[in-house]
Amino acid sequence: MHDLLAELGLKAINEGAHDGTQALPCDGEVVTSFAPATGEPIAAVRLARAATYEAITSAAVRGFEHWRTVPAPQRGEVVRRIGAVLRAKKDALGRLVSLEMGKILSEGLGEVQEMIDICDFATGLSRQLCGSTMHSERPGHRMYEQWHPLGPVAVISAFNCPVAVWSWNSAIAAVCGDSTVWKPSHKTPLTAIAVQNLIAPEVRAAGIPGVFALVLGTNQEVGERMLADPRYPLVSATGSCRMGARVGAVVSQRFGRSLLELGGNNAITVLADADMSLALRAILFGAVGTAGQRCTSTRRLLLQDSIHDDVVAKLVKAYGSVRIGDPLDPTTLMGPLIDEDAVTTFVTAVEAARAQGGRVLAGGKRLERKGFFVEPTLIAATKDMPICREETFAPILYIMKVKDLDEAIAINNGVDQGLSSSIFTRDLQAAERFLAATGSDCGIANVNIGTSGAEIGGAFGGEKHTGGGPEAGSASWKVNMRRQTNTINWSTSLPLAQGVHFDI
Ligand code: UN1
Repeated sequence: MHDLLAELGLKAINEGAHDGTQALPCDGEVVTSFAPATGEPIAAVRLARAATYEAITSAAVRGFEHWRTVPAPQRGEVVRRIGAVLRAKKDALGRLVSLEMGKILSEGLGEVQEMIDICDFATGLSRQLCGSTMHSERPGHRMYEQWHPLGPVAVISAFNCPVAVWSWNSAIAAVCGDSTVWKPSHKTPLTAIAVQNLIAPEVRAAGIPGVFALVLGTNQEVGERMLADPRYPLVSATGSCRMGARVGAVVSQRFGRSLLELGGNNAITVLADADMSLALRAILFGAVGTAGQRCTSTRRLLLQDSIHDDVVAKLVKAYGSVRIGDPLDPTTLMGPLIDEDAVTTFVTAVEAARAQGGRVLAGGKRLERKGFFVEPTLIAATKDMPICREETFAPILYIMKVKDLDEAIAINNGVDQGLSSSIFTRDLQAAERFLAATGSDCGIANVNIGTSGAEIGGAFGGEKHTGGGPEAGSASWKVNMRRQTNTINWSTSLPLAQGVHFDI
């Protein structure tokens, strides 16, 4: 473990603020990061207080003022170099993600791969920040729109994707000409500091302090200040719906923009004609992968009557053979939950499901061993059980019987959250019906793949209480820029739009 920490520039106690080129001294409390697989400490972080927050924010403002003048393709070159560093250090950073967050090594490495992918995407994007040209209704006029850098962006990320979500935001923001100040989860501070340490030589070489900054502090000293701070025209926040409601309210009060990536309650629908072996593998990955701690994790399974008993029997068998244990052991399929609170939430949800008439078909208990392990859990549920409408960040899958696609779509859409959804079928009409405007109401709707594990090339985010997003690929970059519509009159007269006359 010490070699790993040393390779990533981590010490026993690390400063919780970084301007991208160097750590800044902090004077707040020291918090320890624990490995969820053992409950043992890894290293500690000294939190920033208001004065350090101020220093970081000022650095981000100064960084932005310079960075926005650098041509976008040159900004892309810096992001390309950051991607190269991540490529070189993928193994070490992926291991630290597994150690500190508890996801299995393959997923820890996958998360760093997602960072590399978004750096590649952003590098290409740096030459494609295109605006449209419109035909003016007035003679001798030209009209177009252009996209300008927006300003420093506050990036608040959650423990479950401790590094990838930063990269979705920061790589895109950087090519757009924005600086970012990252406030990672207190549950996974070391992976964040490791990222800063890794990219620091490139940020120093580019001479851009403040463009990739980090600050870790309490809500009172840092979080709330950040939300209310008009120097951040955009706050991008990943977390619970409750947290997002607070972010949205505070940021909108000051007419800021918020990009929210909040809770999901994602369902897989399996119709009778589906390829069952595909469906079973996707269900397992979606519900058990990351110990159910992705916002895209599969939480509800909607099975058509005639295949219900068969799929349930196969799932119960598969759940019994999931290898649970050390996330760094390559044979492990499911690691621990993040902490003791998460275990309590799991236990409480299982109790609630039982009390509401649910039947536990597999799992349901905490594992008696050190660390925060629980059993992957299958619960036979009815669609009116209130617990099925909640997002519990744990490997609990509620199974419901449906008679047809219409009923499945109604249940799929019958929750507050609207992140991800998928259907397994070989019937083209059913698949298209699921994807149609009257089908799934989620931001992500898939056919014959599961709800989790999206690629970075598509926009990522969900509707309703999930907050809208969008992050990552497609046209998400537009959130990070300000649009300007320009009309240029190259004629010698001054015609008014809509045919209005206003002559003396
Ligand atoms: C999250 O859990 O916050 O689609 C994001 C996925 C990952 C991202 C998850 N690429 O499952």
